[in-house]
Amino acid sequence: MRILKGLFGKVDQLLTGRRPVDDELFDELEECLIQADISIRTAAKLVDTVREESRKKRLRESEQIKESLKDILKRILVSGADATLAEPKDKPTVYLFVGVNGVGKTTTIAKLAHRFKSKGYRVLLSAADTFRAAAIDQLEIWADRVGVELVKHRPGADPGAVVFDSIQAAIARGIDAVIVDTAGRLHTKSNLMEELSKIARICRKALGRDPDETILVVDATTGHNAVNQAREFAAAVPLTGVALAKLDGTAKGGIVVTIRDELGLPIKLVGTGEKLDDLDDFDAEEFVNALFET
Ligand SMILES: Nc1nc2c(ncn2[C@@H]2O[C@H](COP(=O)(O)OP(=O)(O)O)[C@@H](O)[C@H]2O)c(=O)[nH]1
Ligand SMILES: [Mg+2]
Repeated sequence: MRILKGLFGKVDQLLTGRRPVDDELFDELEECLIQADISIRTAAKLVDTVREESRKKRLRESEQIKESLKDILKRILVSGADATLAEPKDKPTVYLFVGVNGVGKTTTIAKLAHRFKSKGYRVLLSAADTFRAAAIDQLEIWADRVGVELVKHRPGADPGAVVFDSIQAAIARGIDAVIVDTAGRLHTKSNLMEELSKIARICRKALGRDPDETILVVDATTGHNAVNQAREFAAAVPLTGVALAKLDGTAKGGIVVTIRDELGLPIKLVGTGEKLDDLDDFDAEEFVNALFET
């Protein structure tokens, strides 16, 4: 995740050297964190925690505050639910991808299919974004390019039926991983959310369990919008994690911290470009260190 270098340049600058630890420093720190796209609430919580720690440990220099802040960020980012994407295990293991239009869903799915295929797994893509004909075509092009199977119906078909058929086909053919693409926009937002929960229900019926992963894709360049989207989708389907696409296109990475802190969702995948290889696992340690690198 080299591209992240210097995202926290201002925070780093503020805390480098031998500045005394006082209220002014903490106020400026909070300001810097908010400028790096961390929500006001999470920034306040972070600064409170750092302040508390600095009091307990009698930290006197800003450099020590920097180390303390790094530790706290890492703690937040690794806490809670498992942060690694499930490997294909049960045949089929099902990966449901959701998110608004244009965030990078289909591209992320193609990248993941490519990763699984390179590891020797058999992959099937499920074209459950039936709302736009172009969406089915786009997924088919990726399936051909990556060399994996595809189940599709006609544009406008019931996406639940596509998912059901995909899982049935996967069981019949001994497929390792089914990756489901879904619509990011319907006539209304409530339609979309209803459709997604229906798709999740159909997965459960066809599979006898929940989808193994339900991943929300967000666009890292949209800042706080991504956090709002995460809140809305989480209310419709039980999410297991987030894929953060387009991290190569942003100078800010604070939403990673906010999504983790306010929604409790682990970031599992990171998109760093438009090519098939541009997909990384999220590594909290590396992420936090990179934020502060200059
Ligand atoms: N730079 C960059 N572009 C991306 C990334 N992921 C997706 N894109 C681009 O974002 C646009 C929308 O992607 P798409 O997968 O169609 O989004 P969807 O509507 O959510 O399925 C396309 O032009 C992609 O090439 C990424 O990680 N980095
Ligand atoms: Mg798409």
